[in-house]
Amino acid sequence: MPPKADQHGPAPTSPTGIPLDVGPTYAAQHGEYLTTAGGTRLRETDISLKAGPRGPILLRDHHLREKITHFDHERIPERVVHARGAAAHGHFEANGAAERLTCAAFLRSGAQTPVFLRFSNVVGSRGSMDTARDTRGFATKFYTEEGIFDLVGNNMAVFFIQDGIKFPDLVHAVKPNPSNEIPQAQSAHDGFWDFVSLRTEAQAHTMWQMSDRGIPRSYRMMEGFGVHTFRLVNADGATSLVKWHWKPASGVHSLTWEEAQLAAGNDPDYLRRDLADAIESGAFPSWDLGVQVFPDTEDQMFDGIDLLDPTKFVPEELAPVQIVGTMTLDANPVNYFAETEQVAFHPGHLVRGIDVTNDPLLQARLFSYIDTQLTRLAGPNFEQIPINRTHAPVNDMLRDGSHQSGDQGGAAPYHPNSLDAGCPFMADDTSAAFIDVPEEVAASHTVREQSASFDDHFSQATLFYRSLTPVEREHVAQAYSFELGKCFEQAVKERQLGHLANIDDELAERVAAALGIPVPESTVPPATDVEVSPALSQVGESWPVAGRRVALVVDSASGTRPVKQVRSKLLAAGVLPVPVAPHGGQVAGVDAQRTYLTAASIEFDAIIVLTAAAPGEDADPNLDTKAGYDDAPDRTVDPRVEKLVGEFWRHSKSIGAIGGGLDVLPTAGVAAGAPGVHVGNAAEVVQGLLHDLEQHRVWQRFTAE
Ligand code: HDD
Repeated sequence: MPPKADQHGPAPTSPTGIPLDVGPTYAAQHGEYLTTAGGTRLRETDISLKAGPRGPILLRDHHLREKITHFDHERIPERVVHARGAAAHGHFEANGAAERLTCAAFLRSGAQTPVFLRFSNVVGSRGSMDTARDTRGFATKFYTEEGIFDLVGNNMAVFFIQDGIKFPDLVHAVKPNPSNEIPQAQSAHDGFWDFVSLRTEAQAHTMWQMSDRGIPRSYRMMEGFGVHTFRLVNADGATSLVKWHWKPASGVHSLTWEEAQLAAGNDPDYLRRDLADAIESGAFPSWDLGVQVFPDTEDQMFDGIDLLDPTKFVPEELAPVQIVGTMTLDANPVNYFAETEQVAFHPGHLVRGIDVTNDPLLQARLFSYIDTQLTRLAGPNFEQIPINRTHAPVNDMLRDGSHQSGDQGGAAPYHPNSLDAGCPFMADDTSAAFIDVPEEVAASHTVREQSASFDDHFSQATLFYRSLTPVEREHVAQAYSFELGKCFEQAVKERQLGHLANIDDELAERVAAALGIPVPESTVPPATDVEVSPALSQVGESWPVAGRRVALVVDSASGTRPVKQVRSKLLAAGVLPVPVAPHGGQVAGVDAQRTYLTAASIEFDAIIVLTAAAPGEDADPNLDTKAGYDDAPDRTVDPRVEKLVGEFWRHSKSIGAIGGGLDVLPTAGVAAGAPGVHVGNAAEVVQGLLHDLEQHRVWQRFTAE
């Protein structure tokens, strides 16, 4: 954790070394006395200055006016997209594999660079729920010794649109209906499907979004993609084209749609809590950074794929991801507003050795990100906000403006000058200057046209869909059925269904059946010989289980011994056991962290029931009189535990039962021999459970249903 100042201690710095409190003036909460913003100590902050105890408030009460005025201006505009987010500090260590590709200092072997990473939802407002079906932002700020490098990516390899001029249209379409601001944070509405069915370039991205990747289990379990193709230049001036990838050490995993919906109500902070808790508990999330490398050819194509088209990705099977370093997140922000809210990313924050390409989406982004901060962070000096400050020396000639906090000396903020002895000087190749890669620009007429290689809008949607396992495809079909089922306009549903027919017959049939609409004819030649990319599937591999959470359901009749054994075995595997009991306090030798009332299956990856089953003295006294329970006087299992276990079953999560806990299985409709159901002693149950957690879910159970 970053150091916290106490009243005697030093002002805190962020883990990246940035001073969070610039001086005593800003240490308001840590100091001894409450003061005004000007530092005057105060005697009173609860009662305004008045003309007599029952008289009017006096305008001369400076503290009152300052307190209210400042409060009135506490909010800043939220980000126009990616408003809801969570972030963490960490560091990146390069392994040197990129040295042959780029002269960027932070990619030299062994180089360690502080980072700040902000994850986000694209659509929802700042106060919306984490688990909406949406694309997730994956923005990393590298505080390199050569300046800031921002890798502002998403958790999906392709983007909705091909040209930045369409971005306002896209965002207006996906945001809530302007007349009533409904629905919040989701794409399941006419506006979104109207737009993406008219702009068919969006079909590849919507396919990713309708897949399980649209509802990640955790930020820690998401891949990140730079999306665009970038150009690297090495120390000899040789260039190559690359696509950036972040590969999570925990693997790529998702929620089920029901879990995502339950979490939205039960714990809207689901993903940010998961991230903060993991870091707090020492289960530091980490990702490998990798690049797919392509020759910097004149046509900028690779295996028929236009590298400048951001709606296309290159399957890993065609261009393997080469790992160039590892990022670990190890500290939570100290102050959400100061860091997570005020951080400002920009795809144009580049360092020497990394340059952009002519991807028309990227080019528009280069304009947009500074522009948006001018409003959001109220002026041109947002790079001076501590979280945005570079760790490299700054010698700019940018002067004044709102919120200027630099003590800029010197007499000549212009170049050339003689008054400051010509300082600062221009850097060159010997002094690590930024490299603008010389590029031949085709002599042509100005046009509002796209390259014909941008015209294929369906084949990669097909590729993605067919690369998934049957259970993942079923989820995609369900997602389209849900989203289009929420639309009211028949024409919108039919148009989108027509595109699904162009993507895959079987998908179109499933969704058409759910909507009750006949399957339309496809309008493009059906893709037959599509190569699949198994790397896109989440099913079939084993992953580390550290940081997973297991509910231990206990009551006062649970034996303390098995509870202790289970706990210690889970902890030894880096898994967090969370005791869930009928009430708070000590139960069965452990401190209850959740009660039967407050626990929800979405909080956990697996469950072990160790209750003695019959609701005895622990039972809620009101339970028997509740509607629905009266007709089961011979009930032997607490209905709240039964409901909890039933949810774990439906969500295909691992279930363990020990001793009296076995009684809950039949009442919850769970067969003891079913996949992912473990009974026996503590060692057997934990072993089975850990094996399931390595696969993330009990996948067979989906298909068994
Ligand atoms: Fe963007 C924010 C990612 C296209 C304009 N974008 C933003 C964030 C992420 C992305 C992760 C949140 C950064 C943060 O945490 O503060 N955006 C992308 C990706 C894109 C993309 C991966 C395509 C490959 N964006 C894009 C286009 C435009 C923008 C084409 C405009 C022409 N994006 C913005 C913005 C935001 C933003 C409006 C809102 C807040 C901010 O920039 O700082 O300027």
